[in-house]
Amino acid sequence: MNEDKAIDIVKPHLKQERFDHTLRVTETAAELAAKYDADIEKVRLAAILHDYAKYFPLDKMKNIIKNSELPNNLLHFHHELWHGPAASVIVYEKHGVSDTDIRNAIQYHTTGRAGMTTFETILFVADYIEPGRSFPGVQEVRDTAQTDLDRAAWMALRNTIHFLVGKHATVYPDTFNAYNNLTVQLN
Ligand code: DGI
Ligand code: FE
Ligand code: FE
Ligand code: FE
Repeated sequence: MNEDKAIDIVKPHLKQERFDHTLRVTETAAELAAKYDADIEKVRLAAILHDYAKYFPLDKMKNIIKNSELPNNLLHFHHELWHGPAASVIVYEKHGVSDTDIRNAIQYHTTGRAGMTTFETILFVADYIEPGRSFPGVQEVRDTAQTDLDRAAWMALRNTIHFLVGKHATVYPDTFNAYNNLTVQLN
């Protein structure tokens, strides 16, 4: 799989604004990969593919989750959490992307998880800080990502949990586990 092929795969499935987001995530992730010594070409592929399933019909994502090794408890949480895990299966089954770093980074890009690798953390943070994002507190996370990738991920998790709790939404266990794991690690 090369970059042009990955773009050809995802582009027909994305709205223009989502495709533009994807390209910004790719550039942001590449900068982080250079800074934190990850494989830049592999990080760029993971970034291009990360939101591939964003607009899949809910039934299609549900079936992918049911018929794969993905955790079925995803189906008891918000459907916004389904597109990363679904994409991690489809890129493998339909397009032969078997690289574990790429597939895990795609799978966990929304929720995070405890013990994320540097590779996974780069995509998780890049998705949060790309220049098109305007979440409250995002600039602090961008600044922190220049010097401390794990602290930036911790801040993104904290902000997202705060946002979800503030609107009385559920929080997927992996998100809490990622937050708790980094809280202990960083203290
Ligand atoms: O697909 P993107 O819009 O680029 O970003 P994403 O895949 O990180 O989706 C983030 C959205 O998912 C965000 O608006 C919050 C929502 N969400 C719903 N439940 C959870 C959740 N995010 C996390 N991390 N954990 C949840 O339990
Ligand atoms: Fe996403
Ligand atoms: Fe995200
Ligand atoms: Fe995204």
